[in-house]
Amino acid sequence: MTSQKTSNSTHSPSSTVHSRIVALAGGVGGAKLAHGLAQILPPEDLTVIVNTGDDFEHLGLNICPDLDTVCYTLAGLANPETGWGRQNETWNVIANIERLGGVSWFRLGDQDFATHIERTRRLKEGEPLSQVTKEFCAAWGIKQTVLPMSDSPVRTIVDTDEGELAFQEYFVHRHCGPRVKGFRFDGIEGAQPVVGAAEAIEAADAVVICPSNPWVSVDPILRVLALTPTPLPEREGQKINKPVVAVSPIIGGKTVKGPAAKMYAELGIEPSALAVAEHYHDLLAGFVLDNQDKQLSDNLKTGKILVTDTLMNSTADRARLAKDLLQFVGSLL
Ligand code: FO1
Repeated sequence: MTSQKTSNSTHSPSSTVHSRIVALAGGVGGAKLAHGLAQILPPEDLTVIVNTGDDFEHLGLNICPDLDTVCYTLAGLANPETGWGRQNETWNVIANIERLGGVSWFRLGDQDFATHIERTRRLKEGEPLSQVTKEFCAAWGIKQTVLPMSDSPVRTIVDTDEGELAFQEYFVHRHCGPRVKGFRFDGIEGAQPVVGAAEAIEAADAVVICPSNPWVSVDPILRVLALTPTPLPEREGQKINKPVVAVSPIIGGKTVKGPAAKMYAELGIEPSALAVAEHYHDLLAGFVLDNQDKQLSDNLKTGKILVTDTLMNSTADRARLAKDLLQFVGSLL
């Protein structure tokens, strides 16, 4: 019998609020909440705008990890253990690449290779990434709208005590070992928001910042969409006149998955849900933190607070958090 944590917000099915949501998502954590929202909302009421800063060219292929993690998760195709890549995967191609002396530290499965090979072919033929994503979603039976944040390439570079590293080099090859000193996003200045992003945000009742890494998964999206708390000098900030709600990816000072807490510590910031709320500054109308961090809610200056169980260990957990979140969003409208 698994111990069911009860969220402290009571809701009955009748009180579930259906709003039109734009979710900003990065890797695994973002994909899980997007999947939760997809279980609650009609498909036409959910648009997911995904970080592409983790993308890179590898083995001659264009790899888009966060887009693939969101799509595989929404399609029910994702590897449940890792959160990324495909379920029931085989590894024959990468094993034979390794045997030939090729590069194999980035684990690409046989089914996953098809995505990268076909995406690379289409991009080479000039098809925009958003169009490739749209057609892949149709092929995978995904009815929600999934958009890369931009059709122009943006590459997250991690500045470390060993110099600058491309994101996947830092995250996968170096296992997030080097000490982080800062980040930059190559290409961000010239990157236009993907077509449809502004309209989706305009049509939405609220924008949800998923529990993704604020530094390397969410910031690139906020920068490209010019949703930053203080509009960027180089681009008139998008006047966002609807609630933005963020879900903390840090619970009890730790990240569920990934290096966000380590990054905070190395940047000299105490890793906590508080730090995440301050990271998003005055952009937020609401903030969602876990029951474990209830005591932090008094120090939070961001708008309204929802304290609930934010751990998503199962598909049902994802739907439960999404339901709590939608009810919370409803209270902000
Ligand atoms: N993450 C790893 O830690 N190790 C891997 O070998 C790895 C391979 C991989 C292949 C395809 C893909 O879409 C994602 C993959 N990831 C891997 C995750 C990837 O590094 C993402 O950037 C993270 O999920 C962070 O967003």
